[in-house]
Amino acid sequence: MKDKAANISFSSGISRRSFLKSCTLAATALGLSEAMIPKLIEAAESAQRPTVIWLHFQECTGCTETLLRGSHPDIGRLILDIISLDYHETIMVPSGHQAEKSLHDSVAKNKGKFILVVEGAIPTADNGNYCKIAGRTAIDILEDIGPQAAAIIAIGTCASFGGIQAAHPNPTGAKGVQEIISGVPILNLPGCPPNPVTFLGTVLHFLTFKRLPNTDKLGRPLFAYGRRIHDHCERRAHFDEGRFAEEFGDFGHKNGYCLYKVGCKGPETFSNCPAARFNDVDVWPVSVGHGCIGCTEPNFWDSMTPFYERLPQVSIPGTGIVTDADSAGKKILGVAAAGAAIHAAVGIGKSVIKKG
Ligand code: FSX
Ligand code: SF4
Ligand code: F3S
Repeated sequence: MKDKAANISFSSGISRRSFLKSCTLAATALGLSEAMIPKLIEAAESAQRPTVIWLHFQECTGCTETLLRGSHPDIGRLILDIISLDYHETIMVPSGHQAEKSLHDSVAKNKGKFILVVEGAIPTADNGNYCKIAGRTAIDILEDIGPQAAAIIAIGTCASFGGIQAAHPNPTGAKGVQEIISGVPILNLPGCPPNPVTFLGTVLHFLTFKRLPNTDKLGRPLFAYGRRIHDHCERRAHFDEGRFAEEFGDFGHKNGYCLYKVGCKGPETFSNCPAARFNDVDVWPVSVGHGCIGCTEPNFWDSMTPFYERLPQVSIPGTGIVTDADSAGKKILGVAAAGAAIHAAVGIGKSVIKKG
């Protein structure tokens, strides 16, 4: 297929089987029932491919790399098949004036209708001089193009919250998109980098339901960021029982114990990593023995560091209890026991009501 505006060429080469697999993966990530999968597939197959303009500012291009990586081509190909990507500096053919023309032609032609994807933070210090493309500052470009979009997807923690560029002392005055643009729906897909399934799920949600997914107060879609890592981590039973790796390479670490004491920030981090997993080999940081560093949270380079030291306190989800690591397991067991007792009582009550 060939995009007219920017001559971005790609042939999907994606088999029907892979197409269905990727759609099912996205449907699962979106938390949709099986009955919704045909609707999602129908939307993915529809001829209405939304125009997407993708801007890069201060970043490492990891968000794009993880989306299009060679080891998992189907998701990237599917995304490129279901959108009309008019401008993307990493993969487009044109350069220089020709690239600029592609950008401005597409914005003019699709005003108010295109999706703007922003990758990277926007430096605002010193008149934005720390990031320039075609002689214009990032902030100038964003303030020009952002308000003309139907919606903006900030991909990655940099575009969402400033990311590593905004780490103290933030010399370039780096900011996320939502701190600069208002009046246009903005969706944040943080993660450094984010899981490609989350982006695919967002696009398919948009195509299927004609709107962006519901979000939390930080603008993150609930389907991907609605739960704490800690609440669906496979090492959680070890946390609850008080079994921790005390240092990397020790008995606990080798035996898959909880990584809280070696710095895991899962209790403070909202993301679908344990369920979505990465790299097509069914892994995520904690599953391979490294604690979560909280990469989907604002200011994580400041608030989650030192990465290899435990949080001084841990809040127990749903209880309002904030405690220290050593007594967290016991308190959770206490809460669980109380919960089980209540559950049992309700169960007995129900059966009594039924029988009566
Ligand atoms: Fe930021 Fe994207 Fe971190 Fe990189 O490009 S979210 S630095 S891994 O990947 O913007
Ligand atoms: Fe999993 Fe980390 Fe929570 Fe331990 S602290 S259960 S490793 S998320
Ligand atoms: Fe990031 Fe933690 Fe997931 S570090 S990739 S949010 S496990």
